[in-house]
Amino acid sequence: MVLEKLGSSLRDALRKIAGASYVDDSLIKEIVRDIQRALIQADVNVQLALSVTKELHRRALEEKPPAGMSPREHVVRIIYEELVKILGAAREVPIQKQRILLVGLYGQGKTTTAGKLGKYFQKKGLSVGFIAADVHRPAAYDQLKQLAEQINATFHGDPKEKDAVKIAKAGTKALHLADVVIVDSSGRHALEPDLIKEIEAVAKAVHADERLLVLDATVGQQAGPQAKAFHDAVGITGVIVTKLDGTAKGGGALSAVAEVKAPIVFIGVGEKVDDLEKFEPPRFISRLLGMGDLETLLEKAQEAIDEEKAEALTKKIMAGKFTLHEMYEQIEMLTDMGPMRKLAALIPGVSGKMKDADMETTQARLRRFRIIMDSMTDEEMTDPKLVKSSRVQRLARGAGVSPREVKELLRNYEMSRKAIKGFAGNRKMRKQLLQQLEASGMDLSEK
Ligand SMILES: Nc1nc2c(ncn2[C@@H]2O[C@H](COP(=O)(O)OP(=O)(O)OP(=O)(O)O)[C@@H](O)[C@H]2O)c(=O)[nH]1
Ligand SMILES: [Mg+2]
Repeated sequence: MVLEKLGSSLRDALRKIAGASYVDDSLIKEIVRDIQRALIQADVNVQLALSVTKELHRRALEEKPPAGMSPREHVVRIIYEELVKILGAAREVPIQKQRILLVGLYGQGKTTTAGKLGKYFQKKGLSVGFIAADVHRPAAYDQLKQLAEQINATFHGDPKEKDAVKIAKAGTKALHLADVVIVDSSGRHALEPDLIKEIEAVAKAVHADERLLVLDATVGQQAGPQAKAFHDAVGITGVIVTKLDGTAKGGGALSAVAEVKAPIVFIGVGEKVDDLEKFEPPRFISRLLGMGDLETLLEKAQEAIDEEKAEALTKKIMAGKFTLHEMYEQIEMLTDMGPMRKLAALIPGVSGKMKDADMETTQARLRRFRIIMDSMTDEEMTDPKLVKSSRVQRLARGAGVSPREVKELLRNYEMSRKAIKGFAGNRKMRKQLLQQLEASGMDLSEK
């Protein structure tokens, strides 16, 4: 699976956020530490891991969640954004006439990727030609020639020629009719100065528009220095990470990308010519974090909390306790929506099936009620009868509403209280209501 290990460690860290009842300093510290460890274990360069997590920590502490976003969602969002930043802005290799040079160390997947790229451009309606400029490995010529035949592309090579530059020059002439010319180059065991010189000369000879670094996902900590050496030589325009279908950790690739500031443009996910995917950073990180799962997870956690609150509140109300405190809680749930439409039946004037437009008016009214109650003292909330005319004036001023609205709130409360008292006192009605609520999925059994 793609970066399986890194993904699962990151998901574990995020799960902690989803499971926490609130986001505080110590939770953020813990999450930041977890993510740091996950990145380093995945072979992301230590320096890079540290700087990313430092920024993450700073933002999580300093930035306020935007309206409508909970602190939890906000932190998850920041983690996501910082990880996307490592990968840099998305870049697409244009679909046009061009020359592409593939570079990279031995066995990283250059030749295979040449075939895949050829197929990719053919599918976009462009003709493709290959140049076999790997003069060091005897089998390289045959390997590329076979790929060219497999996808019906033109091909230039000369197994007897030992000068890569000569082949490259001859190739560009021979393949001048091809829209996209893809040049395969030699790999080596390590970064030797003569390989670097050769690659520089080949890049110049073919005037390569794209110089793509092919990087095996298993490379690890060596990826950064490797990428840098190639970048200094030819100026890397993009990175292709191969073998992401395997068990590779892949973090090295992230470090390489950060090192050369060239984005990943494709990923290889298998040995066949069709196993190439265009790389999209947000999608990649989302997949890594299991963002789809994560959103559901966050939603579920919230729903569970809402359900619990609703059940506790309903029990209290059924036991006959109904002050403005309870009404406030009720309204809070209703205005937060979620699964709490069920409780609407308990508030006169909100009951029954409502159209969305009505719901909105009601929501606005309930929000005003909430603001009024926010201006009340604890005493007034517990014993609303205390709120007489002079207090009505004070509350209206404090909440920025008219006295009429304060009175409306009190009237509503009184109606609710009477209705609830009726339920609670009338065993038959009470039983009916309980059955109704239970049928709607609420667990009201005493624990
Ligand atoms: N599973 C998997 N295997 C791949 C992928 N890309 C390449 N390979 C395999 O990796 C091996 C090396 O691939 P090559 O394309 O020959 O690598 P190279 O960089 O051209 O190697 P040299 O020319 O020897 O430097 C081959 O067995 C490929 O089938 C990939 O995305 N997934
Ligand atoms: Mg090769």
